Formats: sequence, C-alpha cells, structure tokens
Amino acid sequence: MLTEEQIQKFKADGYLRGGQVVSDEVVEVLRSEVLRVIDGRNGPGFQPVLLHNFGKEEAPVWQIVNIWEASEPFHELIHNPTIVEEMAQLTQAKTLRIWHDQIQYKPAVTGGVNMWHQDAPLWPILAPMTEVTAWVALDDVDEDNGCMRMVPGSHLWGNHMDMLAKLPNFEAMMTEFEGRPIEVRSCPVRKGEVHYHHALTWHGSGNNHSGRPRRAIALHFMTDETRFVASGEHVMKPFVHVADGEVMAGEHFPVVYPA
Ligand SMILES: O=C(O)CCC(=O)C(=O)O
Repeated sequence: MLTEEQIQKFKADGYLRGGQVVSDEVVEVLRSEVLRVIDGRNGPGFQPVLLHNFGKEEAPVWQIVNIWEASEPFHELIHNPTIVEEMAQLTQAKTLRIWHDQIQYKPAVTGGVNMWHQDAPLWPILAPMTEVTAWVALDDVDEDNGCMRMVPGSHLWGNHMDMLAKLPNFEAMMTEFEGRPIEVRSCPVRKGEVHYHHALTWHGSGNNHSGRPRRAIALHFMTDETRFVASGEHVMKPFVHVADGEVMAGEHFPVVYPA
C-alpha cells in the first residue's frame, strides 16, 4: 500500500519509486525465464508478441513484448498483488487491465539508450492518455548501467512527443521548455523493486557502461476508461477485438484488478 504522501508525490512528479515487490528468489526465476524465452524464440511453444533489438547493432536494447503470454512466472507478475493494488491507488481505477509488458534488457558494456519519450503518444490505439506503468528492476539499476531519467511534472504538460523525438541525443535535454524550467532526475532502482510512471511523463534511459547487465520489465496497465482508437497503429492492434471507441477488453488484456 502506498501512503497518501506517496500518492501526492506521484500526482505532482508523474513518477514514484515504490518498494520491493519481488523476492530475490523470484528475480532469479524471472531472469532465467528471459533467457529461456530468448533461446526458444524460434522453437515450439508460446511466443511473446515481439522480440527485437530496439537499439543499434553495436548498442543493443533487447525488448520482448508480452513475455507474460510466453512465461508462467511473468504471467504471475502481472497479477502481483502489491503492484496492482498500488496501481489502483495511483489511477483511482476500479478495474485495471494489462495493456502489454516490455522486457528492457541492456547488455553489459554495450547496452544502448532508450531516447527521451512519452509512452501514451506511442500508443495511438488507446485514449485517453491516462495509463500508468509499473517498471520492475531485475538487476540493481543505476546511472552506470542505464537507469531511467524522468522530468518531474512533465505529465501535466500534454503531448510533446514530436518535440522529444527531435532531440539529437539522450544528453541533449533542454533546461527550459515553454517558459518552464526542466529538471532531469535519475531514478536508480534496486532489483525486485517497482518504479511507477505516468504515460505522459518525459523519460528515457542512458547507455549501460558498466560490466553488469540491466534487465527490467515495464508492465503497462490501463484503466476502465481506456478505449480503442481504430485509426491508430500498434504492435498489439491485431489482438484487439473490440469495436472502435469501445472500452478495451479481451483475453490478451486480462483484468488484473480486482483480483
Ligand atoms: O527501461 C527503460 O529504459 C525505459 C522503459 C520505458 O520507457 C517505459 O517503461 O516506458
């Protein structure tokens, strides 16, 4: 459970570091599941929706979308009682569904950047832009191995994805935007801990310069007000079976709260 102070902090900043939600033993299981799914990607059995290098060849960022559909331990994780209860506190939603998940794996030494972005504009098949993500670290993550950085308060400024996409590199964040001072905060997270962010918060993560891997999973959740926008495109679109404008539902977007 989050305290009222934590909820108010999330509302003001657009992100919040939570506590430990997964034990060291379960982290080990989840790490081995990531390897099993990568090794088995061309074999039989359930496969994730996508498994690709989202970065450069020489600076990879491996992403797996919907590993929960290919791995029972990750299926359990999307129902983690602490995460879904805290998510309900942060969104004030009566019902929550998983939208999709994303493994974000930056290999030791070479792992690349995840450029500055807002999540919701990259999800044009959903409206309104109110989703919240629970990001669970599977390694201790800090500046050396590419922790996330966030711009506090930016979730209140609207959709500025076009502007963010024009930044030439990850270090190029400006110090002021439309008269507002910009502050960039690093968000270190210990393995097994959760970190929440709003779908309009400006965020990204730097290179993994360390000798340690940086593995994490982003669990993107949607509330009972989230509707399907058929004019948009997204890798999850083939799995949506509701009509344009209807509330999102279906077996690929199961209810996780209430349990
Ligand atoms: O893991 C990262 O570096 C970025 C994750 C992210 O962009 C997200 O969870 O929305």
